[in-house]
Formats: sequence, structure tokens, C-alpha cells
Amino acid sequence: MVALYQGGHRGPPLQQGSNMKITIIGAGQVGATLAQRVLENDLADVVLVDVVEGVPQGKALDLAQAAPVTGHDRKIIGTNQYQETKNSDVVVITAGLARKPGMTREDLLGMNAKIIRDVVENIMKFSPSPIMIVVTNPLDIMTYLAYKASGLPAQRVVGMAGVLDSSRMATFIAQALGVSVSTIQAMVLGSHGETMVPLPRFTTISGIPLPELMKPDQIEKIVQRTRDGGAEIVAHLKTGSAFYAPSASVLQMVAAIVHDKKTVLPVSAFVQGEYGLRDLFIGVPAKLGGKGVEQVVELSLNQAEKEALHRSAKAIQEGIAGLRL
Ligand code: TXD
Repeated sequence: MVALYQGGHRGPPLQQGSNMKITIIGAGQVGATLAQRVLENDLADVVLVDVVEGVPQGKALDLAQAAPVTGHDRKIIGTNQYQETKNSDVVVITAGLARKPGMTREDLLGMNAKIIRDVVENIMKFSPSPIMIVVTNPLDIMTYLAYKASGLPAQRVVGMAGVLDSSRMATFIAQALGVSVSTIQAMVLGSHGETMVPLPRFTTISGIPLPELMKPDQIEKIVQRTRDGGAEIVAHLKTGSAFYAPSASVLQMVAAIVHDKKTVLPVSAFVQGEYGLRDLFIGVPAKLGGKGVEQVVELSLNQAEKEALHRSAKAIQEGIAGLRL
């Protein structure tokens, strides 16, 4: 069985095996790759849901037929019906559209908001109290919407972005320093967008703060490349966006929840006064375990870092205002 990337010192390889049922909404690039990762790491049974008829069924059958070779006995169902998602422990929402030429961010916001509302309403009919992980963009706003639309406690709703952004930053640092990725712990907070807040002071190489090993101008280049990380991949692919690193990042969050690991990860979590912010989902370090987001970890940010985080919060709040809740 493949050992999972744990992000430097975040812990030993995952324990495998659980009785959990995970539903993944959206059988597209991120959703289907995540299903493969969950199954092939023997983490849980999977239900894959999509609106397009045949796609989740076909991908599920293909994944099932890989099981004898990859060596797991997990169940995978592909469906267009929510009945099959009944009593899910964890639901990952990847359903949505990506921006196409000529579409504004507001257009995308409106269209994905409609999808999230519909998906969440259907999930809640069949699973009373799942932990919801939102992946759909614009991430922090869609996570807020899922929280509002589900009626779940804020602790049980979380967005994935910071793990991915930190993993991108760690990749670039490892390449620049010529060191193993496993020694790097990167930390990126804020919104998953242009205002994201990579934190070099809280990024370490085996405990050594990044500024000890890298010059400021090189750090700045890496910070900027991290911010543009998604766009760089879109520019290569032309159609579609990143999915290998995003699905790996969701998997790390799923594993923390399924095995109640209390892993501290940067995630989009509900803030209620932490960092001087309130009533929004934003990227912050948090303890992730069996109950969901079990604690938001507060770092002592300097003035510039605090201002960057607040700029990020402002951008998210503007998006939330556009939701017309
Ligand atoms: O860091 C992050 N959070 C992100 C987010 C990293 C990567 C991708 N990011 C966003 O995730 C991306 O901007 C999209 O909003 C989602 C999903 O990305 P993916 O690359 O998987 O998109 P696809 O391949 O287009 O898949 C989306 C699927 C597709 O199969 C649609 O048919 C389906 O979603 N879809 C639906 N499924 C169920 N129910 C509804 N209503 C629905 N609408 C579309």
C-alpha cells in the first residue's frame, strides 16, 4: 500500500481501514481522483455522485475493476441519486463549474452558488450530521454558503485550500533548496485567491525558519509563484485546472477526520473573533479530527501579516455579500 504524503513532520504514514462512508459530489477531475486515492489507501467506502448520467457509474465501475490489482476490498458506488449517500460520515463537495472565457467571477459565483445550494439540500435529506469538506471555487465563499445552507454546526463544515497552497509553496522551496519535500512545513493562510497569505516566518525546513536559509528576494519569488500556482497550471492545460495536488490535499484532510488524528492543517474554517475576524470562513491553521474543526490555532502575526489577512477577509466578505443570502 502506498504511504501518503504527510507534509513533513505531520506524522507517520496514515493508519488504514475504517468503517466510514465518504460521499464525493462531482465525479470530475478532483472528485474522481479523490475517489481513487481514498479507495487505494483503504480509507473508506465511497459514493461518487454527479448530475451527468453515466459518468459516476462508469468511473465507479472502472475504479472497482482496479481493486483486484491495487489490492483493496472497498466498495465504490457511482450514482445520480442521493438516496445512495444515506448516512455518510464525510461529504466532499467538488461539484461546480470553472470560469470560461468571457465569464466574470460574479457569473461563476452565481452559478456555483446555485449548485452548492442544490447539492447541500440533497445531502442533508439523507445524512443528518456529516462533516462537509468544500472544494468548489470560489472556495471560502462556497464554504460559507454550505455552512448556511446545511444548518450544520460551523465545526462540521470546512474548506480545502490551505493544504494545497502550502503544498505548492513546499514544492517550490524544496526545488530551490535542493532538499527533500518531506523536510518542509509551509504555511499559507487567507483566502484561496489573489489575496492569499503565504507566511515565510511560519514556514520551516526541519524546524529551521525559511528566512534563515533563503534570501528575501528569492522568498518573494516563491510567494508570488505560490499565489499564481493554480493559474500556472491552467495556462499549461488550457482546459480544466489542477487536480492531482488538490485531490491529495483533500485526502490529507479526510484522513485526519476519519482517523481522528487532530492534525494541524491550514484550512478554511469559521472564525469567531480569532485574528480579529468574525462570521466568515477563511484559511487559518486548525486542528482537524473526528469532530471536524476542533480548534482554530491563533498565530501571533506581525503587522504586515495581519494586514494581509484582513485584506483577504475583506475580499471574502465582498463575495459573501454577493451571495444575497
Ligand atoms: O483548492 C481548491 N479548493 C481547488 C478548487 C483546487 C482545484 C479545483 N478547485 C475547484 O473545484 C474548481 O474551480 C471547481 O469549482 C471544482 C471542481 O474542479 P474539477 O477540476 O474537478 O472540475 P470538473 O472536472 O469540471 O468536475 C466538476 C464536476 C463535473 O463532473 C460536473 O458534471 C459536476 O461537477 N457537477 C455536479 N455534480 C453534482 N451536482 C451538481 N449540481 C453538479 N453540477 C456540476
